[in-house]
Amino acid sequence: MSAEYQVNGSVAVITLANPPVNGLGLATRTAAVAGIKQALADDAIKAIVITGAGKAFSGGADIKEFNSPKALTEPTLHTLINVVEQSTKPVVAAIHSVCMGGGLELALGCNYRVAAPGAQMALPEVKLGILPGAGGTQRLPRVLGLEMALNMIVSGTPVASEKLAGTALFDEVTAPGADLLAAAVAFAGKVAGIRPLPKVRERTVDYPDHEAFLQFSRNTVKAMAGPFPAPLQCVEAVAAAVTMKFDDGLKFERELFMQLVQSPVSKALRHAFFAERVASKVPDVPADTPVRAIASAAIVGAGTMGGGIAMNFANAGIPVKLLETQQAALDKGLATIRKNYESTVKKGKLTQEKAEQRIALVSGTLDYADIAQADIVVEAVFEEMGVKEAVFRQLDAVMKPGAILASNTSTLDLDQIASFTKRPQDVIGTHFFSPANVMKLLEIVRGKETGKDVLASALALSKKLKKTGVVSGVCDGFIGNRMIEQYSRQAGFLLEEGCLPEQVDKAVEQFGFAMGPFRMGDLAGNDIGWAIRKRRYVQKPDVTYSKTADLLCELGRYGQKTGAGWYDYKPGDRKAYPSEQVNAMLVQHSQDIGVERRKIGDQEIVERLVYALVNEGARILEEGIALRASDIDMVYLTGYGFPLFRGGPMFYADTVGLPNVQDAIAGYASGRHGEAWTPAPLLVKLAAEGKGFNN
Ligand code: 3H9
Repeated sequence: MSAEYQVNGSVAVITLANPPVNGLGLATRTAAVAGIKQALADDAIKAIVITGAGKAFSGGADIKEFNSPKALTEPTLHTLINVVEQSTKPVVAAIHSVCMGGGLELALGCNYRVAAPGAQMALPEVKLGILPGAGGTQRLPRVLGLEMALNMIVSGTPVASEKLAGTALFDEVTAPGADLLAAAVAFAGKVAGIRPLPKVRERTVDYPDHEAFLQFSRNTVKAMAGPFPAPLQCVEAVAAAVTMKFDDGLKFERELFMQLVQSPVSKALRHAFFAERVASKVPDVPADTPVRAIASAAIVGAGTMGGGIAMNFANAGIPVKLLETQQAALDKGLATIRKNYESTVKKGKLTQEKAEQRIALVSGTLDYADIAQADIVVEAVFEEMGVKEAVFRQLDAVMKPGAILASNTSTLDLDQIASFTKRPQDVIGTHFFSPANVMKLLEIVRGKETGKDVLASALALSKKLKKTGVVSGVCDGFIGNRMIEQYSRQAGFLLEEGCLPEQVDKAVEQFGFAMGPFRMGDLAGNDIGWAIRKRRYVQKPDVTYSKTADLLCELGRYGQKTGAGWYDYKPGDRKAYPSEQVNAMLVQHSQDIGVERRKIGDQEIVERLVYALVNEGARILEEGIALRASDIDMVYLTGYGFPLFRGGPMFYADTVGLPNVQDAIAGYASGRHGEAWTPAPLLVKLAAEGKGFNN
């Protein structure tokens, strides 16, 4: 039973009860319809209240049911809303908190709506690549007016109920702290005898010169939507609320919904929605694992990374101390933090007062003794094992018992780092991505001795810092950088074989990446990869790399910071201009190594880069470094600019079909540097079984 039926005098109360957010799945719909019928059949009942148990009225349709027979099994959401709307006794929605998507559509099917202040009202379907498909696009404009409804539907952004008080959406918004259910029951009693019953469908949307407004909206939304089809379809559906009769509009909305729900973009967005939530679940770390309180933090190293990490803590209201070895470096780090906050204020994204509060939470020190009492310390020093060893031995000596010792290493062996301490259970990797105060990803590296409570604490911390925490096992480069290495190798080989940087970047950016590998290299600094490769040449002499990136660095072209990288840059301008020097160097290099340059198509470029990610991702999955394919997708969506509308590399491979991916890989394996293309056994196995990584 996922809705409860109770009688309160002459009012029946139907409580949606499908934790955690009362998603309107088949069982809930069935129970709700049964409740309405029971109330209608009982002569003693004069009115009906629908409410939700726990933390939501309803979070909407059950997204897990989409594209499954359950979504279309009667009673569908349409049927439920119809039954409510056709009720001969008044139905009142009692909205105490989250009321979203199908939940709001159900409320709009009721005759009356009573809400508590602070209830989050939204039609967020657009974020899942669909549109409200149970009447939302037709009914919301009828109560909020064209403009406000269109904004809510196209943006999907929640609006607090009290901000909508006074509109026809609500008949009553209760006072703060009032008993909402009691108020709704009292309201139902009051309106029990009123006929005819008010229905949203019978209202009209009046907007002078609506065509001009709709055309303006189409143009604006089209320009902003990029590869996402849903926003524009939302406008079309809302337009139907003005231009068509209610039932025709409903039918039109339904057609658009059915198209969108089957679209690859919507599937990718829904995948990302669940991927983000499941990433915080670790099978052997139960949800009730106690976490360590983190009320204070320290960062070792006040460089770009350390400063960015410190800002994360300050933004979350956690006081943080930056530790440096030299006063000058500390001053510089603190000044950069202040400058960053000030520029956010200038952009109007933060008030001066809030910025000052945050700046006040950051302090500096040169003395390890000053950070000893921090609940967590994050090391963000130079990426070199000797340097890490010195820091961790110090931390082990000074930090209070129970402090979490975290490393921001992006490639080094966390277990070795932990071995420098007598408390390896307290050591964990927290790999932030640059710029650390902006990027959403937090790669949480679990060492072989990391305590379960420490892992649970890091996952909880990621939420507090508004990051997407993804757990990785220990290996060279963890999930993200281990995969990107294969991508970068292919990018280098492409340059040797005939591509120029701008061609590779353009192809990958057209695929949807925020930035191609060479523009990215110039932004991050090509010297970083150079240092890593130098280490690899010694540690893994068998792995082949293109020399082009080394040659670039030998020319001193480290990227934007030196005014020249794969591209030329002009002072004060981040635009990348193709470089004659680099292009000539590439042509010469091909000649030197005896490779005849050829014309390479965009499809090959994209396949070689993306399938290199997929193939390495498959190994990472097979080795258990990532817990699930969707975790790898999350890493790439939130940390590496992989196009959201493609759902991440592993999901994308699933949509292409693993046998197709395998065939393409086999083709490249017979080409130049075919040694880089040994297919991952898991890819071969799943392809043979007709399965995907994500199912
Ligand atoms: C729709 O309604 C279509 C209709 O127009 C037409 C149909 C014909 N379904 O986010 P949280 C799960 S489309 C299934 O961590 P919070 C979620 O996976 C729907 N499951 O909590 C997670 O599961 P788990 C339109 C759902 O408190 C758990 O609930 N609605 C759904 O931070 C907790 O989630 C939306 O797009 C769902 N609809 O935030 C709303 N919603 O515990 C999407 C949540 O196993 N949901 N779950 O990991 C949200 O925005 C947030 O979840 C919400 C709660 C604000 C509700």
